[in-house]
Amino acid sequence: MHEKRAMLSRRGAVAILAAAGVLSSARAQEIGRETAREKTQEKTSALLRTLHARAASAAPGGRGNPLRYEGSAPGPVLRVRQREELRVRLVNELAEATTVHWHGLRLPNAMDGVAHLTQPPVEAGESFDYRFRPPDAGTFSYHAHSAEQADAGLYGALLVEEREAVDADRDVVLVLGLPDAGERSQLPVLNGVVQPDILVQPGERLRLRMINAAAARGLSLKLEGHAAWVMALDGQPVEPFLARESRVGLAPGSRVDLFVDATASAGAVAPIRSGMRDDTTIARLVYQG
Ligand SMILES: [Cu+2]
Repeated sequence: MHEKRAMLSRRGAVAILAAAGVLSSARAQEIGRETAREKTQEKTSALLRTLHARAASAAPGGRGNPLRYEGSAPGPVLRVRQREELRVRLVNELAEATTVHWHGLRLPNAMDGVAHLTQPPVEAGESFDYRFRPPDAGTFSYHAHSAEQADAGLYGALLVEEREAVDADRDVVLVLGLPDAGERSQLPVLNGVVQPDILVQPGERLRLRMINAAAARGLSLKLEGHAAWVMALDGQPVEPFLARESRVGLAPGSRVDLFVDATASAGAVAPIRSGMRDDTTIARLVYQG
């Protein structure tokens, strides 16, 4: 709405200036062409994201998640500013129906992605456009509204950026998913990887956005050697508080945002542990420099 109104008023202004002889008609035409170009760009802008839901091509060895958005599990990180419109075209290239559910967001019911309830299922070969303006900033996720499809790889992070900058140098997104059934390891999969390394620079402040995208698996973890300041829970800002012993629990579907100051020095490695005795390393902070 806003863009359209700005566009119309600009065109109106150009016409008025041209009529008043302030702008040569050639210049007015040129601006008209620019405006038309902006309009096409607007239609194909980065804000219109496409999510192709596909089965993974039968990879040698059959590893990895069987279903993917845009060829990866998790799918691409979607970002939108608070109250700006998110536009996503789901293209269903699966052999079965699917829908996208936007987890934890306030949105119009018709966009909620629940097949047979808020929309007809998006059948194989069909597509559907989701568009809405998230009223709240924070860390959210999206996933197929079928636990089987979501756990098979149709999930990803959705970040709604605050309108005022947050006091962190960098976002690090960690999305927990389920290991592929064929995978021997039962370690949690973070960003599609078992035991990923998170590269950090000494002195920087991270905003660690942790998302549990697994439909039925909880995770508790402990960040070794670093203070973990909880600054948002499930997409809602909180008055920052220090997590005791830097332990954080993530129920299925939940999100925790942490401020983590990289206080160790170059070359340091800090494990993120899980398990009953903190005996399993699920990821590591690896210092650069
Ligand atoms: Cu959900």
